[in-house]
Amino acid sequence: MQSFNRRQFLQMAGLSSTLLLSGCGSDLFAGVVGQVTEPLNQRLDELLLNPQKPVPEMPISSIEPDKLIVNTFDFTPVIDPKLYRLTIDGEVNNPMQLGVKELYKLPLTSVVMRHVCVEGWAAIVQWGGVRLRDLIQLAQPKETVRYVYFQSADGYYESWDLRSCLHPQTLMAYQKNGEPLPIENGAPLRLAAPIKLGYKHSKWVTRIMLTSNLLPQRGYWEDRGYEWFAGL
Ligand SMILES: Nc1nc2c(c(=O)[nH]1)N[C@H]1C(S)=C(S)[C@@H](COP(=O)(O)O)O[C@H]1N2
Ligand SMILES: [Mo]
Repeated sequence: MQSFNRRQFLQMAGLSSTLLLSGCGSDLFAGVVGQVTEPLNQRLDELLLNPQKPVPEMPISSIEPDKLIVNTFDFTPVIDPKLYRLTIDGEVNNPMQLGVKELYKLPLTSVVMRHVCVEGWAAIVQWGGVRLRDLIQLAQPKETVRYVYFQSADGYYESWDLRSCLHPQTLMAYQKNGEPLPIENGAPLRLAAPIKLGYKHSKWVTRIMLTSNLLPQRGYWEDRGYEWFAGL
């Protein structure tokens, strides 16, 4: 019987030994590989009980207030915060409508993260708001839920995998760099997460719908050819 050394074995398996030896030690590499290989239908209760590892945070001194470019495909909707309601519905036991006062009462989380737009710019921003996982838990999702849809007041729409929504740093933000969120950046409420490209971060979110299946309309830019998962 032929025997192989480690390098030959890895070559047969189609893997490069340098990749394994140099890459596997780093958390960053593990995070990226985890994102692309993990099944999207991981069980809801498992995801709720075992939150994903947070992405390393950047110091507050690294924020770049002038670098965040307003990027809106059409128009900036005018929303009266007193009349605003966020609807959370779909396959949930406890559908809800929340006003800004109720949202502000939920635990506030701030995360300094890099916003990356596929159009070729990036900016380090501190977003503050409610963890999306807290909102999803309040709505009591059914075991069938695998995807989450976001509707926006300007007609923008997005869909995300449940796992990314339950990430501990995925926020429904109402603050930018420690100040109330400006209207052009999505007030009263926008998505922000260090694990997805900028076009996944819906601004002016009015409805969060939990479902078991992806709809044919997957996202404003996705339906025009952009990649759906859009992980960072
Ligand atoms: N509702 C809505 N959300 C949106 C967009 C949009 O046009 N409408 N543009 C997306 C894109 S491409 C990017 S890069 C970010 C930009 O966020 P900002 O305008 O706060 O910088 O918002 C995303 N969310
Ligand atoms: Mo973007």
